[in-house]
Amino acid sequence: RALTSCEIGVQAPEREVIADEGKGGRILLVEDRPSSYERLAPILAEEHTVDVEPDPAQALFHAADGNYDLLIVSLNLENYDGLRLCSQARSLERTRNVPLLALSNADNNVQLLRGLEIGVNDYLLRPVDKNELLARARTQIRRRRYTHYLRDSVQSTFEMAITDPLTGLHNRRYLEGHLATLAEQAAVRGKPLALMILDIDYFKSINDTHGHDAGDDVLREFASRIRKSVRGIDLAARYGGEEFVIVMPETDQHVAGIIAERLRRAIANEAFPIEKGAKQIEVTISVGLATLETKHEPVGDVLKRADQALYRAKHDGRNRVVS
Ligand code: GH3
Ligand code: MG
Ligand code: MG
Ligand code: MG
Repeated sequence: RALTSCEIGVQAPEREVIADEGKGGRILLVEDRPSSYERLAPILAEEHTVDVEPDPAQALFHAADGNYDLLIVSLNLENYDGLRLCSQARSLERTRNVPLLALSNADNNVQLLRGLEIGVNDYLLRPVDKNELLARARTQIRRRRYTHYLRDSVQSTFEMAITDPLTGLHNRRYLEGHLATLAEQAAVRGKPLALMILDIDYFKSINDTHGHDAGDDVLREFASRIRKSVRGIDLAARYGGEEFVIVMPETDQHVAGIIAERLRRAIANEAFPIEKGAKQIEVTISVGLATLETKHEPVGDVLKRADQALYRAKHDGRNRVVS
């Protein structure tokens, strides 16, 4: 079944994005003929902020650095090949996606076609008409803003979909999506892979005694201690209510056991603040640990063995690591 746009969290664009007129942009005008920029810059300045740069090397430097919404480049610079400048702007990471508007002489079709091939977004023929200049600039700026808006909203929708809102750790969906990949990488590289399930002991009674908000505080604090004790390549996720999973690439049973034990102690030895620090409570965890045994073992089996180990840790009295 296909998900509806509501379910994946894609929303209609904000009103102001649709209504954006494309004014108030930052424009860099690259032109070295005073007669040209002395006329064009004031026109653009009626609606935008404009910088003029006659030196092409400086222009690239500013463009890469300046957060411009639009580059307007003369293809008929006195001292440089404007086409070359456009092509350089297109190949630089920082300027690749900045809209590019070319100014071209009416009699130079070849140059114009080359410009479009290089990736110029639009062009104006000289003598430049005032209203056309403003209209084309606005169109490019509007398009850029809309692209940014889409990029940001896709990004945040994606992040929301893989993040647990309470703790900021990855959620179960992300873990399940990535576990197989991590296991495959381990198998291909011939490296070990360790996985632990961590479960807060008697968490229900923390809720019952101190309230659900205090329970949430404990979960957040626990997540923060987990974050401090894992490496960048480890994957930490909230697996369920008060259950967390840490997947550790390139880590064998022995080392994983040491890490798990250190984490268990970091929980048990330092009380958790609740009620905005007004109170502190003792918290312990139980940990079940397992490692990928053979290249071909399904990663679900590792998860199952870690869960069985966790069950034994609970059964044997809690506040312990079992592998
Ligand atoms: P055990 O030592 O055997 O793990 O006992 P337990 O009480 O920790 O385990 P149990 O599975 O019985 O209870 C887990 C509790 O976690 C029950 C549920 O209400 C609570 N819980 C689940 N999600 C959340 C949450 O997001 N916030 C809070 N405050 N509590 C939650
Ligand atoms: Mg339980
Ligand atoms: Mg528990
Ligand atoms: Mg549990």
